[in-house]
Amino acid sequence: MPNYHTSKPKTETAIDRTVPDFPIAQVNDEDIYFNTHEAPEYLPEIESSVKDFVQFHHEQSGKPVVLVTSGGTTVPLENNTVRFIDNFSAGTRGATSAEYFLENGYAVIFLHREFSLLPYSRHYSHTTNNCFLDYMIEKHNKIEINEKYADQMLHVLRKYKAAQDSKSLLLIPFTTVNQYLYTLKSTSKLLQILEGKALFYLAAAVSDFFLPQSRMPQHKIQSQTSGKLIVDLEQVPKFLRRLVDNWAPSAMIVSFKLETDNSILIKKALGALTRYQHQLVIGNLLQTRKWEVVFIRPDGEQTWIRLNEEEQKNNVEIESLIIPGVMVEHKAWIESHKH
Ligand code: 9Z3
Repeated sequence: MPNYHTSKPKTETAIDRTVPDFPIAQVNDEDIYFNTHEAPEYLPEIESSVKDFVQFHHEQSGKPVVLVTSGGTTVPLENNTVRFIDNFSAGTRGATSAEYFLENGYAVIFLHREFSLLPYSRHYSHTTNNCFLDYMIEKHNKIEINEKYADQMLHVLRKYKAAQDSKSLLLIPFTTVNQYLYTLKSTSKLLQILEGKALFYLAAAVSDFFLPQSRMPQHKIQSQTSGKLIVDLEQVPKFLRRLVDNWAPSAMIVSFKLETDNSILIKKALGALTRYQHQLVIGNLLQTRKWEVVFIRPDGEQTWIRLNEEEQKNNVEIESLIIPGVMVEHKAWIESHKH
């Protein structure tokens, strides 16, 4: 695991705010954003590991590479962050999807919210019915795996080791929306050499609103000052079009659309396809996301994927049906992008 942590504030500016505000650029939303927001200081380290990973799969393994984004982003309200706005996403969709991509021959860059679910360890790290220590027992002064869970654990362990041994899984963390955006941009550009063999699977729940760095107080907001906390947020610029047009123009791009109101899901998904000009939107509702999703294509075609009652009872994961569906489209995309 890397030795940087995305949830730690910068220590140099913890006491005094010496960093001046960034100039306001007059170009377009994206340029303004990146000109007025500082890059995470660990970004060069990430860029170097992504570069090595992409090069290895481009030149040696020949595997297609998917960038899976996963989990929610935080919006800090203070530089030395005591308070932040967050969202519900636990990273289940992303972590589960990453496993099915790996099993189906993809190399996976897993851009995830730090401490959210991870491929493979998700089976043990966040379970509510068992603490991970419940999987172990003591025998003759030694630790052993509880036999009840051993077969299942061996199965997961083998898949995890296979992903590691083939150097097919790269874990990249973020916490804030700013870290997410910078890392997404850098990673996308590094994926360009793979052309059509790069796939983007954007399952992270990225905040639509944020507090710009220029308006961020340095220290903890004091409760005595006004008695109320009024939060005035700006809209996060829409980066998807930029990704499609500039950062990774030959890659296939799949985004997710989340709604809570059934009656607007398809309309919003079609709107996203028109606005961003990418290849596929997977629509889902917060309430039913674990057992139904809809694929929406630019020509308006819609395909629902649903788990029946039997499948739900048997804990079939809907991602085991989503990933093969995405792969069919990606194969066609690769074929159509061959020189
Ligand atoms: C999704 O829709 C994901 O499927 C979920 C997964 C976040 C619902 P969990 O992590 O949930 O398994 O608990 N992701 C995309 C959400 C999103 O914010 N999309 C943007 C939008 O809807 C477009 S990129 O506007």
